[in-house]
Amino acid sequence: LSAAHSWLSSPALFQQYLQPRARNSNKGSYGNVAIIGGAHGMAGAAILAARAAAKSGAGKVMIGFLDQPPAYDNHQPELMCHHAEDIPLLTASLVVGPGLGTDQAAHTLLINTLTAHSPLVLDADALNLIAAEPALLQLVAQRRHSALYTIMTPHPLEAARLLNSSVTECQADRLSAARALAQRYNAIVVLKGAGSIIAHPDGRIAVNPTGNPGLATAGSGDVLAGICGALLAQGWDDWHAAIAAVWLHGSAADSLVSQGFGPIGLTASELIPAVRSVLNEL
Ligand code: NPW
Ligand code: AMP
Ligand code: MG
Repeated sequence: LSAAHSWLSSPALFQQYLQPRARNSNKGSYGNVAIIGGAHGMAGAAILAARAAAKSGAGKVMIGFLDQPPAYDNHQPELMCHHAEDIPLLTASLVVGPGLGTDQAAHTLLINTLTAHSPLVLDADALNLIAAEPALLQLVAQRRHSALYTIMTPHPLEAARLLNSSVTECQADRLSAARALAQRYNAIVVLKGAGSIIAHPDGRIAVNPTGNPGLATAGSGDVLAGICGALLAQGWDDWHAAIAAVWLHGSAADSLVSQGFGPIGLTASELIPAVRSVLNEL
């Protein structure tokens, strides 16, 4: 691995995007995020991603539920709750996968988002659907040729599914697994887990030093996907958005642990306001 092409993540790598808000800016200046997921029993995954997107600075956040949508999110009523089919795919950065499920409706929505000319984050069940159907590889890989930003955020089991490999094999050489995925899918890949790796299809690699085992809890990946979507919506490119989202997510967890809120019993919901604090303090 050439040192010139690998970095330890730090805010210095995404400083160019950390601009103060312009005094006369408005919500339209900060972009829209749409989360597509939330099938029966997994509405929470989509809600976590949406709340994280809102607290990471997106101007407007909507959720497209595969299950019947709630009228609103009682905890964060600023989120807009729709049926997934009713989401305008061309006016938002898209986060597809948290709690998406893998049924026919999920599959149709995935194809619609892969072919939409919008920035895209692929997580969780979106990755599982892609792993199960080799023909979808071309739809993902084509996106970069069309200059469309694409971030994939597999945990080690999702990465193993995508590579037709095993968790043991992926974890034995995480750098190679992340790089192989980025090249195969022609996308930015975040291989999650302690020391998350961000890989660019051109071979660049960043290794993230923040985070702790408090993040080993349900929903923490859904929060990461929402942060990625919010940074894309605010005009960041996919490489810088992925590096920053992973760094912020880990720093939020580190800050909570230093205050006694973990690692034992840290919850994904608690990460979200902590991400906002880290972002505002940078
Ligand atoms: P093990 O147990 O170690 O053998 P799945 P999922 C492995 C939604 N959610 N290192 C580990 O395997 C998601 O968005 C909904 C090594 C683990 O048990 C998806 O749509 C929630 N191994 C759907 O559920 C909150 C690692 O992977 C297994 C690893 C299914 O997603 C929860 C889990 O993988 C959830 O987000 C690591 N670092 N990390 C909600 N509130 O609605 C993971 N593994 O079987 O793909 O299931 O990730 O839970
Ligand atoms: P998911 O499995 O999709 O919910 O994603 C889990 C999130 O928590 C990812 O961002 C992982 O990188 C992070 N995470 C899980 N376990 C650890 C750990 N032991 N140390 C640091 N980060 C972790
Ligand atoms: Mg996940």
